[in-house]
This record gives sequence, structure tokens and C-alpha cells, in this order.
Amino acid sequence: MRIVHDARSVRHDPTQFFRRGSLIPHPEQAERYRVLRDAAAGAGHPLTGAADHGLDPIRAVHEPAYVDFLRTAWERRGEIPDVGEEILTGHFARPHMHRAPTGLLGRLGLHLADTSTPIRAGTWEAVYAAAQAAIDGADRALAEGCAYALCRPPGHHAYADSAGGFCFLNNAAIAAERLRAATGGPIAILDIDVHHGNGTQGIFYRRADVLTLSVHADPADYFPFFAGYADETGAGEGVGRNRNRPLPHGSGDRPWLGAIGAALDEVAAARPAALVVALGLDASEDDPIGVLRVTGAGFGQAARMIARLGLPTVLVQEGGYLCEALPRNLVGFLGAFDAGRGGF
Ligand code: Q9C
Ligand code: ZN
Repeated sequence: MRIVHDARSVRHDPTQFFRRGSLIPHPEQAERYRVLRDAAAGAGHPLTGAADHGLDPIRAVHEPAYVDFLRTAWERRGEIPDVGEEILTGHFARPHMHRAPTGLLGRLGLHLADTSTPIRAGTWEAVYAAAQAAIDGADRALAEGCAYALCRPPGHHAYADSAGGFCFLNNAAIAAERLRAATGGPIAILDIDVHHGNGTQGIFYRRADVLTLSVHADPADYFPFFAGYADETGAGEGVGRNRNRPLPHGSGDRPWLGAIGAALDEVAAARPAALVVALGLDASEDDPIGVLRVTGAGFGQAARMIARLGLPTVLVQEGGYLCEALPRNLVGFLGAFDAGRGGF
């Protein structure tokens, strides 16, 4: 399995995260990129630097004003008195109060969903790098059958106009739109991160040409809280094209693989031209912020089931946080996928 990556991914490295009233070390650290890259390369998967495909494939998914905001926010930091090493706000736009202000602090509140996505000196370079890995991974999946895009920072909580949940640019959505443009579609996105892929769902909710399916921990008492329920099935032209399978917290391999199997049946029925897997590894029983109990064997089984579809597939890295099992689960997943395909 080819690993597509961009070393600029490390330039965003948040230190602290405000959770439940206290500051804790930020779980989404740049070290994740090195751990995942070194594990995959160490297992013999070839590493390829992503080519630079520019802003157009990003703008095909994200609102131009949001892309400009991300690109220029750090340069504008002087607008905020006494600004520190990151810019962030505690004032967030609500659905019933949603005018777009001109100043930087107000724009932050308009384009951020929570306090997990501070903007720092290298944030734009890093999120741009992750998006380029996704775009190049999509191209490689069409040319070579499959690819693993080592996207970091992750993307699936980002909407067309907003960051949140450690995510800025929606790498999986950008890859899917790239694949749709190249093939004519339809495209399927299967999200197996422990958190619901709310941004991805939101981006394609009214579209029939990109099917979105997510298997995740019940959001009734878990991030992202406000979306991810089974009755969210799409709207307008997208009716019937979104499927959520929330699982009770504590669920292990059997229910998780059962939900993935059911989702894969729906993928197969839709006869997509290509598949994007939003590959979070935080459903692991060992993940520091996860609430499911998936084992290493469970990840291997999921990979074999997905590989068996035989679709051009790009695996896009989402969550999965530093712990001993993280590199092991990635290597297990990639190896099982290759085995399911009959080897690289
Ligand atoms: N103790 C992804 O996995 N809440 N995002 C975290 C941390 C936000 C997760 C609480 C979780 C966002 C891509
Ligand atoms: Zn996650």
C-alpha cells in the first residue's frame, strides 16, 4: 500500500486543549504524523511525497471565504490585542445569530465550532499539506487501485465553512470530490472513526452523487453531540444517501464489524466508481479518548472486508491518538487490506 504524505503536516502542533473546565495536553499532536509514517514505512509500505495540486481541489469543497480565513488568519493576528502564540475565541456563532463580521475575532467565532482548533504560526501550511496528501492519494487510488493518505491534521469534523473537533480542511471530502470529478461518480465515503463524521455528512447532505456512511459511538453523550443519529438520512436530492450507525459506548469487535458489514452492503448496492475510507483508529480499545473497544484483530477484519469490495480505494487518516496500539493498528489495517486485495 502506497503511503502518500507531506512533511509540512507537523507545522501545526497545538499544545493545550480546554476540556471540561481544565487545560490538558492537546490530543491531536504533530507526533501522530511521525508515529504513523514511521510505522507504515517500517512495515515496508513505500512512502511517496504528495505532489502540490494547489487550492482549486480545496475550493471545490470549502467556501472560498473560509479558505481565505484559514490562509490569512495568522498574518492578521495583530488585530487581536495581546495575542499569544495561538489565536482562538470563546464567542461562537449560533444558527440564529449568524451575520459575518469583518474583524478577526468575529470571523474566528463564525468559522470555528469549538476551542479544539487553535490557529498558530504553521496551521495553514499543515492543513494545506494534509489536503494535498488526500488529493494525491485519490489520484493514486484511481491509477494504482488503492492508496493510504497520511492526513494530519484530520478532517472529518470540518464543514464547508468551519473547523472543529481538531479538523480544519475536510480531507476525505476533498478526496471524494476529486474522485467524483475524475470518474463522474458516484463515490462512497465510509467513515469508521469513533466520532461521527459530521462535517463530511454536512458537506454532501443534499447530494446524490456522494454517498456518506458513518459507524461511530452514540453522539447522545459524546462528540460531536449535535449530529450522527440514525434518522439523519439526507435531504433534497440527497435523500437516502446518508447513513449513520451509532453504537452503544463500550461496543467491541462484533457490533462494530456488524455495522461496517451492513454499511459495506449499502456501498456495494450503490455501485460507486470509488471508495473513500475515513480511517480513524480511535475506535481502538486502547485509544485515550475513544469509547469503543475494537481490537487489533477487529481492525484487520474491517480492512479485509473493505478490500474485498475491490473498489478503487483511498484510505484517509482521521483520528486515532497516541498510545502503544496506534501504530500497531495502522500496520495491521494496511497489511490486512493488502492481503485482502492479493498483495501490493
Ligand atoms: N479529551 C477526531 O477524532 N473532544 N476528532 C475531545 C478530548 C473532541 C475528535 C475530548 C474530539 C474530536 C478527528
Ligand atoms: Zn475521532
